[in-house]
Amino acid sequence: MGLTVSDQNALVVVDVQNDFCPGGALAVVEGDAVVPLANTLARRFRNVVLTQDWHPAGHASFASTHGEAPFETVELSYGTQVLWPDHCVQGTDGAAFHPGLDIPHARAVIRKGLNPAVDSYSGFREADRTTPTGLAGYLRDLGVGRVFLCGLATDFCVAWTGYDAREAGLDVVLVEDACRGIDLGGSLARAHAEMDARGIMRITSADLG
Ligand code: VGL
Ligand code: ZN
Repeated sequence: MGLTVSDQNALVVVDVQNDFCPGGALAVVEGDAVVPLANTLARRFRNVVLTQDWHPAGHASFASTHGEAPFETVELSYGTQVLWPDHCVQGTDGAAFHPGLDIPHARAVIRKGLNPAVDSYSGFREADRTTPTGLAGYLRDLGVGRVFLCGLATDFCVAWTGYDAREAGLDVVLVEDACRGIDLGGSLARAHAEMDARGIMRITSADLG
C-alpha cells in the first residue's frame, strides 16, 4: 500500500496505560503487545499525540459507583453506558503509561474522562457528544489533515477516536496490528464494520513504506 507519512499527519497513540495491559484493572488480551509497535510507528511521525484515560474516583463509568457488576450497562443522561471495573484513576499507577512506551518526542498528551458524570472513549469529545477535549483544534492549528491511530482498545477508545476524527474532517488510518480490542459481545467486529462504513482505512504497520 505504501502510505507516506508527512508533517501533515499525526499519530494518535490511544490509552497505552497499565490498567489496559495484562495485570491491569481492565486488562485487554495482549494489550502490551502494542507497545513495541507504537514505539516503532512513532519514530516515523513528527506529530505524535498520546491519549490518557484519566478518571476521578467514583466515576460514572465504574460499576462500583452504581453497585453493579462490571460489564453490565446502565442508562445515563447521554445514553447507554457500559460499566467497567474501576480503572485509570487519576494519579494511580494503573493510569500511568506502560513503562515500555518510549515516545519522548510525543508533543501532547490529551487526558479524557475527567468529568465525573460523563465517560469519554474518544480523544476528541466526551460521550455526551458535546464537550470537546481540544484535540480537533490542536490538530487543525498544526495543519494536520490525516491521523493514524494505534493503541487500546480497538473497539472502544480507538474506534470512537476514529469516528470523531472523521467528523472533525480528518482522514483516518487505523494501524490494526498496533491495536488490541476488548471484544465485548461482538464489539470488535461491529467496530470494524462501523470504521469501514465511515471511511476509516485499515492497514498494518508493514503498509507504512
Ligand atoms: C477504554 C473502556 C473504558 C479504552 C477506556 O481505552 O478503550 N475502554 N475506558
Ligand atoms: Zn475509561
